[in-house]
Amino acid sequence: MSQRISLTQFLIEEQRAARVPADLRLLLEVVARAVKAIGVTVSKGALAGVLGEAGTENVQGEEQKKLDVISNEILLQANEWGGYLAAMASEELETIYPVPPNYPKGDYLLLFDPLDGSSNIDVNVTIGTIFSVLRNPQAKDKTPTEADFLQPGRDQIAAGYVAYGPSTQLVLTVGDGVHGFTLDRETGDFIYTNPFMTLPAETREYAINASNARHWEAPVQRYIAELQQGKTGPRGSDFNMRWIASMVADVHRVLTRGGIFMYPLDEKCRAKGGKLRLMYEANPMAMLVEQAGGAATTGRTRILDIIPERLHQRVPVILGSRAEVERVTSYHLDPAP
Ligand code: AHM
Ligand code: MG
Repeated sequence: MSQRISLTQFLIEEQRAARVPADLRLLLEVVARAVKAIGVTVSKGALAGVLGEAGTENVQGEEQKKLDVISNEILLQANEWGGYLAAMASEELETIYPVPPNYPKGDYLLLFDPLDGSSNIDVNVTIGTIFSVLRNPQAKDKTPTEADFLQPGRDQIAAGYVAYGPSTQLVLTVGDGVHGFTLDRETGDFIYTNPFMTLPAETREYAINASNARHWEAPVQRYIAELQQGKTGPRGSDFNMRWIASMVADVHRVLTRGGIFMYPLDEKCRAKGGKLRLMYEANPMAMLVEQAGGAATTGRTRILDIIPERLHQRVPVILGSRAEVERVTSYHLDPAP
C-alpha cells in the first residue's frame, strides 16, 4: 500500500525545510480543523436546520445565510485562542476582530470569506471557504487596526481555500507551489492528493456570468465574442463555458484542468469597484493561481500589486491560464477596434 501523507505530516515537513514557521503550521492546522467542522455542518444541510436565511445583513448589505453566520463563528472561535494571531477579518464582519485580551497575541493576521458561493447553499451545489494569512506589522503589545490589514496581496504569507463538494478538498500555498488535500471522512485526516498543482498555459474553457454581458466593458465584450465564434472566428478553435457561481468551485476547476475565470468590471458593479472582494477573495485566489503558473489581473493591473484602501474593497478579477489572462489584459490596455 502506498504511504498516505496527511496535512499534518506535510506541514511538519515544510517546517523542517524552513518554509513554514512553527506558529504558521499551528495556524494552518487550526484552520484545517475549523473547515472540517464547517464541512460537517454543510453536509448535514436540511437535517441540521442550517439552510436558508439568517434574517440579517452583513456590512456589504448582503442577506446573510445561516451557514454564513455559522461558518464565521466556527472560524473565529477556533482561531482566537491559539496565540499565533493578532486579529482576524471576515466578509461577515464590519470591522476587524482583534484577539480577545485574555489570549496571547501572535505574529499573523487571518482573513477569510467563511462561506463563499452563498447562493448555492440551498441548492446543494459546491460552496467553499477562502482564507489569506498576512504578517502582523504591529508590536505584539499593540492592538492591530484595520490599517494593519491593508497590505498588498504579494505580501501574503499563505493562502488557500476549501471546496465542500462531492469530496471536501483543501488547496493551500505557503509560497512554494500549490498543494491539494482531500478529506478522508472516515479518519478525519486531510490527505495529500494533489502535489504541485499547475495550470496549463493554454485553455479552451472560460467562466463568466454571461447574464451581465450587456454591462461589460468593450474589451471583455470583444474577448468573449471571439471565444464564442469558435472554429470560424479569430481564435480558430471552439471554447467551452462553465459557471458555477461559487468562486471556490470555479477556481478549483481552473486550477485542476485550466481555464479562465472572470468577474470583470461592468456597469452594474462599477460604483462598487467590482463584485469580488480584494482582501479575502481576489488576493488569496490570485496567489494560488500565480503559484500554479497562472496569472491574475483586474484587466489593467496585477491583483497582487494592488495597495488596498479598504478592508472590504472590491475589484474586478480575471484569473487563470496565463496566455488567456494576458490576452484579455492586453485588450484592456490597448483597446483595438
Ligand atoms: P459570496 O461570497 O457572497 O458568496 O459572493 C461571491 C460569489 C462568488 O463565489 C461567485 O463567483 C460570485 O459571487 C457569483 O456571482 P453571480 O451571482 O453574479 O453569478
Ligand atoms: Mg465570497
